[in-house]
Amino acid sequence: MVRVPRSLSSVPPPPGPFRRSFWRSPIRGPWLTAFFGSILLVGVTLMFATGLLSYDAYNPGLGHNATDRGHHLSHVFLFDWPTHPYWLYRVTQGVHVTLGLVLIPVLLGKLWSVIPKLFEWPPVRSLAHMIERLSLLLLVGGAVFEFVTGIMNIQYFYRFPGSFYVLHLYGAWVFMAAFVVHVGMKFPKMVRALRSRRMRDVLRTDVAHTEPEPPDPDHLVSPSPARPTMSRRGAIGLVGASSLTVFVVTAGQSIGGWTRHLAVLAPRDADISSGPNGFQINKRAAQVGIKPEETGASWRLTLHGPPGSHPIVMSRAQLLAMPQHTAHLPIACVEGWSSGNQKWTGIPLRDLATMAGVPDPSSLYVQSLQKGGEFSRVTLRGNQVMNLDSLLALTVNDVDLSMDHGFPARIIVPANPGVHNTKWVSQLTFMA
Ligand SMILES: Nc1nc2c(c(=O)[nH]1)N[C@H]1C(S)=C(S)[C@@H](COP(=O)(O)O)O[C@H]1N2
Ligand SMILES: [Mo]
Repeated sequence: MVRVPRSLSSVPPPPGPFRRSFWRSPIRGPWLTAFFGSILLVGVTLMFATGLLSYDAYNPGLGHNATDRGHHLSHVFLFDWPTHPYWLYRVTQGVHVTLGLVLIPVLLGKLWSVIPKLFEWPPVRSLAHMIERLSLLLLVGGAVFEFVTGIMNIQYFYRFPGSFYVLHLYGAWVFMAAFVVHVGMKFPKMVRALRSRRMRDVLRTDVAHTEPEPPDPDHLVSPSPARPTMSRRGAIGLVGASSLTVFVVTAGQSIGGWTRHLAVLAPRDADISSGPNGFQINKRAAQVGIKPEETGASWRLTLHGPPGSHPIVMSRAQLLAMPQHTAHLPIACVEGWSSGNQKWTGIPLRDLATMAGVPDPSSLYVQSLQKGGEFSRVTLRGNQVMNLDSLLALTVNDVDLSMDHGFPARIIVPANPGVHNTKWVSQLTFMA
């Protein structure tokens, strides 16, 4: 093992946080760290799983999708995202986003519990120690990066160079690699620490009776503990209450019903007054440059079939004269919100595929009247086209779609991420 010369490691730490005696909380120690760590172990694993599912639901690899630039890693985990059950994406993405928000206080608690390690002295003791510290940098940096990019995205305040999908996915792989190494190294310690005290005793101990843990080899326990100002029970309660508060003010956006009114921290633009069309709007027509004259009587839908075949051009009246199908489906956005089930009526995409001369398409390329922007086009997979409930919707809740919900026609597909339910559709190209 490479050793830092003795002379260097015997340099006394500078005053301040590099001195172990600077950190005096008597509740800091292996038990509290293990307690928060065990919650993160479960929570982060679930977030990684639901995040990968979300990525898969975007049909990466099919052309023109927002994620198709993230190629290299996108093929690590690929199966055809199903259309059953229709609420699948609503649940996986609701869990992903809500859990991410609820875990913030736990993450902060965990980081607080290990903060003296950030100021270890000497900064590097040996090669092994250096590698361990670098892996911790990836772990903490990765976690902070994933939480920050995720939160900025759902708050419509994403300011990073590069696509959110790609950065958040790559960041997740880096973070998870560091996470697996970290858990691998710390798991036995975590179990031992959790066993060192009974939860029942922790919950019964008030501030006056709060004692520091015995000194530990990792130096989490303060060498000069101050008088306790908070019990472990209090710290857990504080974090728990914060997480619960975050849950109450956000989860309603995905759960729906009366809980939607509680989701004050997750407001979404909606015209409640507009009756049947009164549910969340992601982007308004005016915002993306859709002009009323484009959606009026002159609007046409163009269906493209096999190469060389003549495109079929249809007016909205002609579409309305075709056999209509109704499906009750939610819009479930990657940002975690869901509109809840709405009653959509229109023409099954598979009927349009048959009309276009591609009765069993492998994919469908959808284009919007909207010019440019990642959301103006999408490629859906064959299994999504073939579900009877996959529609080119003309009405919602028995009235015409409003301009903001995609009039004259929009895509709605069961279990599809919201962003792939393209609004203001103008062209459909079915690929054999
Ligand atoms: N053409 C187009 N379609 C679009 C979008 C868009 O910006 N442009 N936004 C998408 C996103 S991100 C979502 S979540 C849903 C939201 O549909 P809604 O606004 O009707 O609720 O529409 C999708 N379809
Ligand atoms: Mo969305």
